[in-house]
Amino acid sequence: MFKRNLFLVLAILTLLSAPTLAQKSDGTKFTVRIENISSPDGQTASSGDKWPFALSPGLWVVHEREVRLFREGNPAVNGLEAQAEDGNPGEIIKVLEARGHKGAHGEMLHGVFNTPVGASGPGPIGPGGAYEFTFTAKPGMRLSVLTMFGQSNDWFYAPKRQGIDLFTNGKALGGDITAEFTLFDAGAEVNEEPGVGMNQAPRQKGPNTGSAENGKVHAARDSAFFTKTGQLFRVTITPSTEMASK
Ligand SMILES: [Ca+2]
Ligand SMILES: [Ca+2]
Repeated sequence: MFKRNLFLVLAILTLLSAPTLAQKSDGTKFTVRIENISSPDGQTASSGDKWPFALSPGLWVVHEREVRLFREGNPAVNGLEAQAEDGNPGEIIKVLEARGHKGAHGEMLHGVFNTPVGASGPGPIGPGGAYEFTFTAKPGMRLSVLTMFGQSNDWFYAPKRQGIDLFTNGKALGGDITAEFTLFDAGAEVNEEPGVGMNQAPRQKGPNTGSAENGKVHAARDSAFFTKTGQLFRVTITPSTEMASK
């Protein structure tokens, strides 16, 4: 049911290609895997009903300077609302493309992940599902990622706003980076109970449906899910042992 009803949202995404700017050839190639490791039995609502934890399509950015996808204490801007409420990364991508991939913001690469590994088209990842993406980066660059907590009103996961350092003393980052991710509330839509709210992506009539919150981006510390990230999904990063060709 979750998958079927998310069709409305995903109809938008099917119109998007996965825009990845041409990447520089020097640097280290990284593969990132986001895997939904939540229970296939689902999460339990207050009614006792079960619902699957899912992550939405999202985006990644590799950058030298801060890209300001969001800032705690400030309202959601520059497309964050569409990502956080409807799992649609397209609006943020438009903003990033307008900035260009080299300039005042430093060097920047970005892309969308919207097709689960093994799937033929865009969709969320439920229990057992995964997204993967690759990029080539050089020392000094950092990784930012956004993905929506699928059955919420406006919750998203992201690392701290400065991004994740991809190199330490020139050594490429590798391993489990799940702990870098925090659950945020975009402050854009009033929260309902996760998994059952009528204004959440699987059940709402269309994108951008729900009561406006007029709030600020903040860590979702009041959610029972805030401390459960490591039980719900795992993010790993693997640097290629071979240097990309010059
Ligand atoms: Ca909210
Ligand atoms: Ca909504």
